Amino acid sequence: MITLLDYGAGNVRSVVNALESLGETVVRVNSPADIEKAERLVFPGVGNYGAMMHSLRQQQLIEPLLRYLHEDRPFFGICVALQALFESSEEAPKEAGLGIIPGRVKRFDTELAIPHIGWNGIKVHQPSRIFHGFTGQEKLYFVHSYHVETAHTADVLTTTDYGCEFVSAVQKGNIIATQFHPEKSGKAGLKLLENFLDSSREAVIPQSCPTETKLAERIIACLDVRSNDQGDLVVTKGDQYDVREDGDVRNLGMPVELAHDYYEQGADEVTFLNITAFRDFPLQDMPMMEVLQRTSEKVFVPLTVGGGIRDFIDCNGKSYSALEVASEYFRSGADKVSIGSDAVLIVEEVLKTGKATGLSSIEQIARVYGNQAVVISVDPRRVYVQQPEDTSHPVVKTVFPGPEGEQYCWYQCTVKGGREGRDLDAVTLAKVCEQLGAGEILLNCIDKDGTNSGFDLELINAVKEAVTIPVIASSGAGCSEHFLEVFQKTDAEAALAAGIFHRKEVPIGEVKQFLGDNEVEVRSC
Ligand code: 1PR
Repeated sequence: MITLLDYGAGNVRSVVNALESLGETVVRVNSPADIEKAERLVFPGVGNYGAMMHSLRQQQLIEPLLRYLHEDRPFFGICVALQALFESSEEAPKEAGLGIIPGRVKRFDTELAIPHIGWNGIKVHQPSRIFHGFTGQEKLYFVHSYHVETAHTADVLTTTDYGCEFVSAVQKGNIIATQFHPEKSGKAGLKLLENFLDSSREAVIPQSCPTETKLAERIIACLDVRSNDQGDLVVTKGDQYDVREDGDVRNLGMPVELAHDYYEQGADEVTFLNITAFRDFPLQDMPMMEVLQRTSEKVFVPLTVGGGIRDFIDCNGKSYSALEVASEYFRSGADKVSIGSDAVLIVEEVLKTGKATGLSSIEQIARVYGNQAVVISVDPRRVYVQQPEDTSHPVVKTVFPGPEGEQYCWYQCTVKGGREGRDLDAVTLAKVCEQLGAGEILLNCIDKDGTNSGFDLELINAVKEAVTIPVIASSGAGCSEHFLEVFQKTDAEAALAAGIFHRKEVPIGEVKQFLGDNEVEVRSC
């Protein structure tokens, strides 16, 4: 039996799912006494360090936790729970940490995109049973803006490179904690957890750790989901956002089964977009929650879900906040949520009033679940102009002229799945969303969607130059060469595709093999 320290934030469901998939029974800590009774304690920390320490204190869990750790009983901490073991954090200087391991937590100081999101390697510094059966070449999933700095090298279990070499796992007696998320690290992560749970396993150092670790470019499989005319939730796919063919909604398969298939093929993440949620409110569309729950039971890579995250008043006058919608998505198994239409309306308001309210969905969700949990899904469309002076929006000089030979274009944001264009451009939207606390930009392109003609590199470069958070290139992938092109000609951190995978034109493994052969860093499974 495993005791799970769930202090009430973020996605602990994926940790529970991972442990249960290994045949374990998981009980949650409901009172301080549950920590005393624990045989093996797993502590998944999510979101903000200060909020976590505050919540532990409020629930009077600090004292029993400290006793448990001082008694050197089996403990596995994940992400912010690793950071909790240290003395203090720059993220919340007024909140003392547990101080079990001397050292502090500091923000990444690098030119690279922050948060550090994605699959990176490890260099192992001391033997541990958690690496039983590891080659040393495995990549594990990270998502964080802060990292720990240990005072004593003896506590360092692994390090990882991202602009600097940072401590990515610690081990001190029976206390093990990782900055990466084993529960989201595919088969390697499950193996690592299984090794922790079996204390009879021999402590080893993997044979061939890299001398320098590299963050992999991510390949993301996207499933646009909606009800078809018979009311079944299906995966669909549009051409320039039009998902109907001969009047019917295209049905490309069942969401849970397809997501699992993509996981097995080696997808680094899976994204669900609930594409009609702008009119069907998600809290009244529980099939999507069920899809997420069932997917998260067998897909152990990050899951993003988007669609309908906004404040809402139902027909009985009951109001729901965007945070409530997002919370329900997280409880159902999402690791990140994506916000589309609401982000456009929020940015329009910020530009109009000149200030942020602190109450927008972006700000509220980032505060509670962390910036890394908030993805902005942008649905832009090209608007061509003859001269830059013809518009107030920032323009791109394009090598693909418009219908009248126009040499310039700007990228107009849309809402409601591309149905309504707004007087806002994608570059400004991305910039303001970053300031409001978004952690990642999912950059679609209506002109390219479903065309198989390659990504819109001009759009990606324009947005990437404007923000420091990771950008996911989306729309237009038609062959492996398009993925290579997007990673060679832009600084996008990830590439997302849908149709090419749904139509089984090129399997994900083949895309990754092609990228690897062309010296793009990828995660192999
Ligand atoms: O506005 O917060 O409710 O979120 C709705 C979400 O649904 C948005 O993220 C929006 O992008 C998405 N969406 C709405 N309508 C459609 C549609 O297709 N009719 N899908 C839609 C957007 C774009 C990508 C697609 C890529 C790759 N789909 O998700 O998967 O373009 O496609 P490809 O590789 O086949 O070219 P809100």
